[in-house]
Amino acid sequence: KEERLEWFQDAKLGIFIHWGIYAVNGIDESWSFYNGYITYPDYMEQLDGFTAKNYNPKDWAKLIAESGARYTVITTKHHDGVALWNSKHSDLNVIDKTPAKKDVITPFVDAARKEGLKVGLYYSLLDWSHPDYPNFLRNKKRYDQDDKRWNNFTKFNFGQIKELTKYDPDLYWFDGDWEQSAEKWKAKEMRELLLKETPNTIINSRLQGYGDYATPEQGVPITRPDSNYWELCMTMNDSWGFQHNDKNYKSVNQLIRILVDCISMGGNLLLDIGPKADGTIPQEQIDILKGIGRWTNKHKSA
Ligand code: JFZ
Repeated sequence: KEERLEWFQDAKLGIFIHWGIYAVNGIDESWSFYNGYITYPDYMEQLDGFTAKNYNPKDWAKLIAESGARYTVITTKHHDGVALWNSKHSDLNVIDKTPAKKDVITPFVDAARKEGLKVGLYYSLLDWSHPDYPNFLRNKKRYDQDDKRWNNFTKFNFGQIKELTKYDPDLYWFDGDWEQSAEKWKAKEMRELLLKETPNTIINSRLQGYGDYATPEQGVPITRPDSNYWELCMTMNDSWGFQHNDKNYKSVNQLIRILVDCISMGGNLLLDIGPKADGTIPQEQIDILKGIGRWTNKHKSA
């Protein structure tokens, strides 16, 4: 049993945050251009609409704490490659490229910690905007053989991940590992780097076998997973990021049942919210977080 994993085993509820330029049009995060629903240039035009002008990270942190969650995970970069912190490795970030003009990660990390929350950072290993990333817009053949370009990308990826270590995250939540092998990501080296820089951290499962815990797929597992540490991530409606047309919210009671199912089998629920481009959280999502909080806070000592 590892000490650094102890808080996680008892965390029960975490709140996931998918925030990015995709909230401007309210479309699928990154997948909308990958799947051809919108052109890449049109997708990137959303940069101009990412204002964050009503962004209040203290309110976010307070609301998350009020839900009874013990940790939170925020997207620092989705598959679209747009960094939400002040990355020096690419100017495709919200400071240089959007009217928000500010690092939105640092104040959130600070506010969440003040609320006593553990903080996780979501980072997409794959980057569909990077010119040296293979498979861009499914153009696999063109890049796959090119070691030089892959080495460039690897350097870039390690550079950005190294930057994230400055936050001393309690958790790294990687995504997008399915597009390359462990060898190509240098997953082992990545894990070693992270545990060297931030020894108390936890790494999620999406690092081609080099993570610390399991992620059951497609809903609540029917029986207790083999792993002592696991987490189900789930949306409140049918979208990760903000989508104004998606009103298909689960009820508070449904979500509490899912939460209890996870807890009863020794796992955690990472429940997702998708703030709007101005930084406000949709009212339905606020209501759900408060609704869950009314229940969890009755059971705080449990
Ligand atoms: C990935 C992303 O592509 C998606 O946009 C979102 O960020 C989500 C949290 O993660 O999508 C996945 C990847 C794997 C599974 C589900 C959604 N899975 O293994 O069940």
